[in-house]
Amino acid sequence: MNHKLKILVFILLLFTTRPLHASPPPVIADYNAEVRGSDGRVDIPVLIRRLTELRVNTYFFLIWHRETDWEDLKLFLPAAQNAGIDTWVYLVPPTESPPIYGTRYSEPFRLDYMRWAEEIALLSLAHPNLKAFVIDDFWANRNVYTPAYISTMRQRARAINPNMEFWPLMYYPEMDRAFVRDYGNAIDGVVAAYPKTAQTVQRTWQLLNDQRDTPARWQFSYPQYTRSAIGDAASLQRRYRVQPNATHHTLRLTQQDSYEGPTAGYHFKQVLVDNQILWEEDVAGGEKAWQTVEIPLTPLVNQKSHITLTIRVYDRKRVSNYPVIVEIQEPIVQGLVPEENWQQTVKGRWTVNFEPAYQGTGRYHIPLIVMIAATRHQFVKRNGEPGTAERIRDKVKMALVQRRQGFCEGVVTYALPKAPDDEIFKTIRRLFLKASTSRSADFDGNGKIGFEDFLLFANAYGKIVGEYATVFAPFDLDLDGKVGFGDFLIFVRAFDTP
Ligand SMILES: [Ca+2]
Ligand SMILES: [Ca+2]
Ligand SMILES: [Ca+2]
Repeated sequence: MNHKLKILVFILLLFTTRPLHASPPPVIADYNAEVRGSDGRVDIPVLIRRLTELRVNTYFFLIWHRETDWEDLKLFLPAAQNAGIDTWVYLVPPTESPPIYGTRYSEPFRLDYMRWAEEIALLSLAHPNLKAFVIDDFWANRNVYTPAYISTMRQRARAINPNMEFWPLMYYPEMDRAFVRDYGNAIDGVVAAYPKTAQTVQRTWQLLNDQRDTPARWQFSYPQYTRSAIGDAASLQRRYRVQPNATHHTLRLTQQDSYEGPTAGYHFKQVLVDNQILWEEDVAGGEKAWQTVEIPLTPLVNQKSHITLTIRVYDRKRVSNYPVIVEIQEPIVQGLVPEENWQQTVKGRWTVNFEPAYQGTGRYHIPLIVMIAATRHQFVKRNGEPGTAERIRDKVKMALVQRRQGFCEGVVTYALPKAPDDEIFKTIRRLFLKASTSRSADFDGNGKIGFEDFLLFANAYGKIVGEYATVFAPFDLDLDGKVGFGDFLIFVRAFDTP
């Protein structure tokens, strides 16, 4: 035991043994990439074998690729039950159905989600491992899935099976105060794709657990499926008197936008002084998180007694379906004295509204399952980096560690390849196997996290575990290949939270 650890032992001795609390086990799931036979039907024995090899406890069964999927689900459920695998039904929304997209529906009930809710609930009465249903790309279909519609849909399911759950598939930048306010009571949790970093998961946990403070801000919004013209804009404008003897003339701007994708050259965030662009940034790329830039206003303000400052989002090119929300906090200026209030103007279909500050007080809890892209193609598309087995593994590992730290309720891999010799399958299988050996800080398995677990942990401290499920692997709670301080922090957290 090293010195640091000895000190921490004394801290730990202050704790008493805690029984493990009866929270449900984490959802460790895979989704999609179903195995099919030469007849086009789902090859249920092989699919079950692969899921068992992966050690996932849940499979999200997509009803879309074939008209027979609903029938195959009925055959899959008892086999999954025998293998100890829970099943969530996964449906596609109008934006992935005719006439908007392609030629296939979720068959046989298509866009009748009320009927789906009832049929899924009915099926679950015979198959208790059918626990929930998910609808893909939920937010892009919110014109159909209004809060009232979703509430009714879930009530229809619950009238048949009170335990049936509904979880929308959301993308991280789509989740904000408005989503939580409007849908928080109509859903059982959120499946959220695809986090950039651990901070993405943690920020989302704060939002979904009412632990996030949101500052007052303006929202510049452009709607989906709406054409714009070049020059359309939403602006804030204010006239200032220049203080000639000020040491600095600067503008500090804190802003974020909801678009993280790669499509560049359309919507631009800009700061102008007297119609001259001083700063601009494409909404493309980046992550939805507050960014602060400090913009020097000299030499533009030199020799001037007054200036007009404009903060805007401006369309350089026409868009047809490019929704975005740009949020801007009250800018901080130095060396300028305002002579009026901010003036809002919009051109085209932009809107501007002011949202007051909100302080989180822990009033609600919306569970979160983190979806990680586990195909090469989707990984590149979603992360902008090569979709190697190692990078996919690192992302899944990140999500598993966030789960252990209490920032989400589960992890689901998107369309993991199921061929047993596929490099991604082999790598993720190894990770899930190792993760399954270090599931909990109750190392001696007596149902409590106590001092005896700490002694076992201390004995393993400093050991190299490697990538496999070796004898010391159970103590590698953060899955980084060795037993170290990061594991200790997770252990203390488990110890500390009943
Ligand atoms: Ca962006
Ligand atoms: Ca124990
Ligand atoms: Ca470790």
